Amino acid sequence: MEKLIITVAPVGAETTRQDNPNLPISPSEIAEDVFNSWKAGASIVHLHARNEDGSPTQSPEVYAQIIDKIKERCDIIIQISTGGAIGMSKEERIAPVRLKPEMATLTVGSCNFGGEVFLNPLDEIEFFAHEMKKNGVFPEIEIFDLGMIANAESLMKKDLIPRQVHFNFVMGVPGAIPATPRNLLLLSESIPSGCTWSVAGIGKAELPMAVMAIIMGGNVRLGFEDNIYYSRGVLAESNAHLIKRIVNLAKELGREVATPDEARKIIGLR
Ligand code: KMH
Ligand code: ZN
Repeated sequence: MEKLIITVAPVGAETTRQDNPNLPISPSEIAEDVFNSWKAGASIVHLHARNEDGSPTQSPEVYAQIIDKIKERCDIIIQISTGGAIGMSKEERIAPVRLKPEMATLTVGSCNFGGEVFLNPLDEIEFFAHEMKKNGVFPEIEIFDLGMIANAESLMKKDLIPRQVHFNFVMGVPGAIPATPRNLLLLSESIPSGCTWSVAGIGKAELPMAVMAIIMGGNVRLGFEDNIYYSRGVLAESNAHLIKRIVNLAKELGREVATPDEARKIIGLR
């Protein structure tokens, strides 16, 4: 098996300080949290940005501040979100791709998202893919349900995304694919050969899905975007707190953890 790639998703668009007071919000707080996550073993950061009042933003200026502060401190792979928050326009969502980060997310379909709908019509998916290609940004394909994989294959055929990409399975969003071992097996066996994958289990599914990925040869995403608890009823102290446990479990299970440069090679980042 290749070494384990750990992605940290430290902020998200939905989690609040009321949910977990340790949520980083300002560019300095996010950069400090990412630095600690990198020290703990994360090699990719999946970034969202926030306004001063904590509301989600796709402002390139705010992203630029966060990215500059992270780059001053470590070589973690920076992956910005183009998912943003529910209800944002496609122009708003794509804006930070112009900063030309190493990676950006590309969700390849629509799904229910709790009481809301995460809308990604095909023409908008192709718009995002085209903008990423134009800016030389490597996509991570976000899969919230099985059918979305067919859309990723269609983008490959149209040469809008590379044939070798990194997939992330977001599992356990209410209204999308449930986080079960059988579904993880199905998703991981349904992506094109040569592609790599990680799993982001939502809420209490984060830990079991991560352990399954370690054993199966996949990779893991952890952090406050997906889960705020360390254990039942106990809030995580930081994103690094969640990462340290997975690093320990990976070591116990005989899987070494990848550095950012090793992760670049494994997922085919140039
Ligand atoms: N905040 C969700 C609606 C992504 O970052 O690409 C979408 C999301 C996916 O988080
Ligand atoms: Zn996200």
